[in-house]
Amino acid sequence: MPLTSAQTDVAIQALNRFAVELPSWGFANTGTRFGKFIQAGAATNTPEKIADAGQVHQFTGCCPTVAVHVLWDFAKGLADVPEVLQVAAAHGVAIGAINPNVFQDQCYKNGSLGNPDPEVRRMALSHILDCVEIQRATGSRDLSLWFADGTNFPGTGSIRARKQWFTEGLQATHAALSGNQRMLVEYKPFEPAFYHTDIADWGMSYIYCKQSGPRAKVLVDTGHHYQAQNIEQIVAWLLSEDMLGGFHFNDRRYADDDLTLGSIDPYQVFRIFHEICQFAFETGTTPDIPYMVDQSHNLKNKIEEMIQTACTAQELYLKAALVDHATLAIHQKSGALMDAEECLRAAFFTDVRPVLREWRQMKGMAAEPLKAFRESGYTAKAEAERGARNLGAVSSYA
Ligand code: PSV
Ligand code: MN
Repeated sequence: MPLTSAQTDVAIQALNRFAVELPSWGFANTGTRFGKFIQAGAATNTPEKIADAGQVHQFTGCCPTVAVHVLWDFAKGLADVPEVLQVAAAHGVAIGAINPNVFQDQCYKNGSLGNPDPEVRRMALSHILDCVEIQRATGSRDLSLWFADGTNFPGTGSIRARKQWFTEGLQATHAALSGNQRMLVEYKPFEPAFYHTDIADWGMSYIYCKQSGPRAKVLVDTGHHYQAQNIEQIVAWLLSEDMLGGFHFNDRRYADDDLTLGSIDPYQVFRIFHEICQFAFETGTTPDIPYMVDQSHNLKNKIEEMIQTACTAQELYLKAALVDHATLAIHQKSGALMDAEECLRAAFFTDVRPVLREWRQMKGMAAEPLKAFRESGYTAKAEAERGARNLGAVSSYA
C-alpha cells in the first residue's frame, strides 16, 4: 500500500533530520587476526579515506560527517588538523567524533587507564588529553572513548583497583572538556580481553559517566552485547536518564564482528529506533543523538558497503518514524497487546523504499545510490590510482 500524504510528510521530515556518521577506518584495508584480503581500490591514507566517505555522502545524502581515529588519521597530532579539515571541506563532509587510541602501542599490554603501572596510565591520559585538543581544533563535539583494557586470566588484576584508576582517568578527561565538548564512554563485554573488561556493560559505563560529570554520556555499540540482550531496553533507559551519548552501528551474529548494520537482525535496529522515535513523540523533543557506523569490512567493497549501511539505517529509521505513536499509546494503556504489537509490525513491514527514492530525487540525487555509485566509475579510478600502493604490500595477491 502506498503511503498516505500524512505518512509521506512524516517520512520526508524524518529523512531530512536523519544523519549517520561514517568511520574513517572503514575505508582502509583491514583484516581479522587471521588474515587480510586486500582491495586494490581501498583508501591508503587519511585524505583518501575522507574522499571515499565523501562519495558515500554524495550518493546517499545522509552521511555529512566522518569519525576519525587519532593514531590512524593524525600521525602528527594537532599539526595534521588543518590538512584534514581542508580535505574534508573539499569532499563535502565535516570531521565528527574524535577517537583516541590507547590500545595498540606496546605499553598497553596490561591496559591503559586501568594499567597497574602509573607511568602507563599517565601516558594514556596524556594521549587522551592531546585528543581533546584535536577535538577542539576540529570543532568536534564528541570524544569517543573505547578501551581495550581488561585481563585475560582470573586473579591477574585487581578489578576494584582498576575501576578506581579508570574513575580517576575519566574524571581528568572530563575536566579538560569545555564549550560544547562531550565524552562518550563505550562498553564492550569482551575482546581483546577475554576474562574481564574494565568497562564491560552499559551499567559500568553509566557509573563512570556519572562520576565524571555532565559532559559524559554512554555510547552504545550494537555489536557489544551478549546474545539475546535487549538492546532497545538499554536505549530506553539511557534516554529516560538523559545518558544516551550515541551509537556505533554494526550487526553481529555471534560476537562483535562488524557485520553490516541490519544484515542479521533488521528488526533489532528498528526496535532501537522505535524507542527513540516513541521517546521523541512522548516528550515532544527531537533527541540529538549521533548515529555512527563502526564497521570495517574485509570482503565487501568498502564504499559500496557503507552506502548499503547508510541506506539500511535510513530505511529502518524511517520505518520507526512511521509507527502510529498516538494509536500505540492508546493500545499500550488499554492493554491491547495484539493491536499494540501490530502498530510496530505494520510500520516495520512498510516498504519505505519508494518514498526514499522520492526524497533523493527531491534533493537532486540519483534514486538508487548503489547503482549510481557503481556507474560513476569511482572504483576503477581508485583501483588504478591506489592499486600499486595497496597490492605492493602483498606478495601472494592473485
Ligand atoms: C572496539 O571494538 C570498537 O568498537 C571501538 O569503537 C573502536 O574504536 C573501534 O571498534 C575500532 O574499530
Ligand atoms: Mn565501537
